[in-house]
Amino acid sequence: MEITAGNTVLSLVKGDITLEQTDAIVNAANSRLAGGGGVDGAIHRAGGPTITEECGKIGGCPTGSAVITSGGNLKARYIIHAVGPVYHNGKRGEDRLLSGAYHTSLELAVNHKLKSIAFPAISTGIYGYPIDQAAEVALTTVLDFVKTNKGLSLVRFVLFSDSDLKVYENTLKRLTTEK
Ligand code: AR6
Repeated sequence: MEITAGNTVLSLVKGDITLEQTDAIVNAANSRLAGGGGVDGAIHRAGGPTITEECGKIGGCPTGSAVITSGGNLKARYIIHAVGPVYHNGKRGEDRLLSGAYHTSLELAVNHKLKSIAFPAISTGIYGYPIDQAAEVALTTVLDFVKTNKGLSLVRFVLFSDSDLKVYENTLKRLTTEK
């Protein structure tokens, strides 16, 4: 599914984010930038040791924020390592922190004059954030951002399963017809 919002195409696909050819891909990292399982493990494996070295030099990133490294061996020129929250009960500021991880990633892309960026569903795997709530936060944050920031021509969400893609599609339809 694809829609246009402001100057930006917003695209939802199913796939493996390590294969994306956008200027940047976003990693669902942890605050130590130490690598791990899930999409983080896949990105560090596919990107090679320079990414892990660059993360080590940066040293860490607060939850709700993001940092940028080169793309190593990946097709994407940059990796933006975003740190989403662990989901507890929804009452510990998880939505604000998740939105912050997306917002900072978008700002980093614009500040580096990038035109395209691909996101995974941050926090919805090991960190346990319910996919429907996470989709709403992710899509709302991106839709708000592209209203006022004209630099990005493509924002893509790369979902790892058919059911996650369906949730994103239904949420995007609702958010764009609700107004
Ligand atoms: N491409 C796209 N999406 C993927 C891929 C892939 N190759 N692999 C997994 N996903 P998770 P989190 C999806 O657990 O919840 C790590 O250990 C997956 O299905 O990767 O933010 C870090 O170091 C899910 O929908 O990230 C942290 O410690 C989404 O990516 C912690 O996990 C995110 O799942 C972060 O947990």
